[in-house]
Amino acid sequence: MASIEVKVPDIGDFDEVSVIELLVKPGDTVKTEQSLVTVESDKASMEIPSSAAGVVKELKVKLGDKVKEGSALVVLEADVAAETESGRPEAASSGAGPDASRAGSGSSRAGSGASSDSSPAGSGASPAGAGASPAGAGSSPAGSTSSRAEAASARSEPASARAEPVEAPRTNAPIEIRVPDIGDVKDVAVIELLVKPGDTIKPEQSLVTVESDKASMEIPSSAAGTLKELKIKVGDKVNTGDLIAVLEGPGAVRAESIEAPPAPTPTSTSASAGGAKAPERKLPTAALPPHEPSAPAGNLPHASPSVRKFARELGVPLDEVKGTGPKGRITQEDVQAFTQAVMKGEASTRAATSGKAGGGGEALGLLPWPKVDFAKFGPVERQDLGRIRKISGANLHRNWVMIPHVTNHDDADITELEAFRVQLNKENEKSGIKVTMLAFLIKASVAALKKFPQFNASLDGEQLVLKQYYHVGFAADTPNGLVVPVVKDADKKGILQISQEMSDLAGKAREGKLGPADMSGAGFTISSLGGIGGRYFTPIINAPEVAILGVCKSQTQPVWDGKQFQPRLMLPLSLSWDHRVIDGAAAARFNAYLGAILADFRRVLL
Ligand code: CAO
Repeated sequence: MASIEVKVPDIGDFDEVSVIELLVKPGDTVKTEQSLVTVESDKASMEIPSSAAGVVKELKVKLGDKVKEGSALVVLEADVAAETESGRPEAASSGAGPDASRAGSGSSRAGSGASSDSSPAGSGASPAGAGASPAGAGSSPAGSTSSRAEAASARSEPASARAEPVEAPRTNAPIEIRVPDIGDVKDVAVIELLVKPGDTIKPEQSLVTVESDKASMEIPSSAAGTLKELKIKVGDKVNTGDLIAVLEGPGAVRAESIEAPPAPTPTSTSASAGGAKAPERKLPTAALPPHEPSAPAGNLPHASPSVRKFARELGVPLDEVKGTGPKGRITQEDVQAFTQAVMKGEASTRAATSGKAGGGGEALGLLPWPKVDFAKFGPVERQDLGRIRKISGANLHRNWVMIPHVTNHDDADITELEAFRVQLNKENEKSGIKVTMLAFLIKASVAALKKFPQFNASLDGEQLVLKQYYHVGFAADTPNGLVVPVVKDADKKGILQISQEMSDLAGKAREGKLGPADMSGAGFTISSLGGIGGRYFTPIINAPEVAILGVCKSQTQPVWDGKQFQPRLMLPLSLSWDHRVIDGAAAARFNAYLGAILADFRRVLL
C-alpha cells in the first residue's frame, strides 16, 4: 500500500476555482478517472477525476475552498501493484509537477487537460476536452481553449483547428458560427440556447451551453451581427466545426481577435489576446429537458454535470428537485430523495400532476382541467388512487403525450393453432401447466421481432438501440392496477416454459409481490384482453419500447377462401407503434408476418 496525493491538474489560465461538491468520502474505493470533486468557475462547472485507484484516506478540501493547479485534493491509499497507470504511485505525492502530469489526464476530461506534459497520462483521452475548460471562463470560453488547447496542439491536434480563417470585416454577408475546437470530446449535448433569431450579438457573447458527461461550457460567438438563424436546438449533439448559428446585418463583423490566435505554442497563455472580453454570465447549470420538453429556458437548476446526467437517466425533472447543497445546489442525494418520494407516492412530478383533476394542462397549452362540484348533481364517494395506479398512470400519461402513436389493426387465423393448444392442454393436464394463446403470441412475436428488429428497439437521443435479446412484457390486470411482468429470453424458451413462467409472474402480480427485476428489461410488450372480450383497442406503448401488441378475444367468423365462406377462428390484433421509429408499411408487414406465423406455427422455425 502506498499513499498518493491527488492534486488539481493543469487548469490552464485559470487561477482559482471553488470546490462546490465533494463526490467521495474517506473510506470510499475510487477507480482511476472517477470524479472526486466538482469545481466551478464563473463560466463552467467540472468534475476533477482521480488520477489513480485506491481507497480515500483523507479529503484535503472542503466545500467552498478555492483551489488551483497543484492544490492537494485527496489522499488515496493505493495498492502499488494495481497502480498500473503511472507505475510510480509515490510520484504523486512528490509535488505538483509529476502529479500534474498524472492528474492531467483526468483534468483533460474535465476540460482543462492539455498540459504540455507529453507523458501518456498527460496526453490521455479528453472527453470534455479543452473547450470545457474553466480557464476559458477567465476571458472567453472558446478562446478559453487558449493555453491548454495550444499546449495540446503541441502533441496532437492543432489548436488552430478551432480558429476560423481570417477574413476582412464585411457587412451584410452572412457569417457562419461554428463549434470551436473542443478537443477530443465528441457529441456534446446542447443544453441551453442563450440567444434567439433577431438578437444583436457581440463578439464573444455566449450563444449556447453544451454539456459533456463531465463539464458544461458556453460557446461564444466569434463575430458580431444580428442572429439570423440558430442551426441547432436543445438536445442536439455537436462536435468541433459544427455549424451552430448564422449572423448577418450591417454590423456583421468577424472578430479577428478570435480568428487569429497567436501561433500555438505549448507555453502560450492567451489565445484571445486583444479579443473582446466575454460578458459576465451566470454559470450554466442546465438540465437537458427530454422529460420536460416544454421547460422554458432560464432559471435552470444548479447542479453538476454528473448530477444532471444521473437525473436524466432516472427521468427526474431536475427543476422540480429542491437542492440542499451550497447555494441551493442539487446533489445526487437530492435526486435520490426526490425519486424515492415519487415512488412512495409522497411527491408527484408536474408532468404527472398536470393530468390529474385539478392539475394543470397549461404546460401543453391546453385548457385547465375542468373543476366540477360533482356533489351538486348527486351523491359521490371519493377514493384515493392506489400506489400502483398513481405510478402506472404517470407512466401512461407520459407515454401517451410523448410518443406519436399509431395503431394498425389486423386479424390472424388461429383455427389450427387453437386446436393444437387445446390438444396440448389435454396432453399436459397432469403437469398442471395451462397453455393459453398468450404463450404462442409471445413466441410468435419473438419471430416477428427477429424479422423486424426496429420493433425490438428504443430511442436514445438520436440513436436507435436495437436489442439483441428478446424479453417480452405482458400486461397483467391486478386488483391494484396494471403491471407489466417480463418473460426474459423468450427466444430460448419453449411454449410450456413460457406458460409456466407467465403463470408464476401473473400470480406474483396479483399478490403484489413482483420485484423491479420481474418488471424490467422488456423490448416489446403484449397486452391481451383475450380472456375478457372486445374486438380491437389502441394500447399505449410502454416507454422506452417502441411498439406494443394488443390482442382481443378470438371469434369464429366467415372467411372467404376464394370459393366459399369458411368458419375460421380469427384473433384481432392491434399493434401500436412509435412513428418516430416505425412507419406504417413496416407495421402492416409486422402484423401480416405475425398473422402468417399464427396461421401456421411451423413458420416460427424458419
Ligand atoms: N381469445 C379467446 N380466448 C382467450 C384469449 C383470446 N385471445 N386469450 C385467452 N383466452 C381465454 C383463455 O384460453 C382462458 O380460457 P379458459 O379459462 O377457458 O381456459 C381465458 O381466456 C382466461 O385466460 P387468462 O386471461 O387467464 O390467461 P391469459 O394467458 O390469456 O392472460 C393475463 C393472462 C395475466 C395476461 C391476463 O389474466 C390479464 O391480466 N389480462 C389483462 C391484461 C390487460 O389488462 N390489458 C389491458 C392493458 S391496457 O389497460
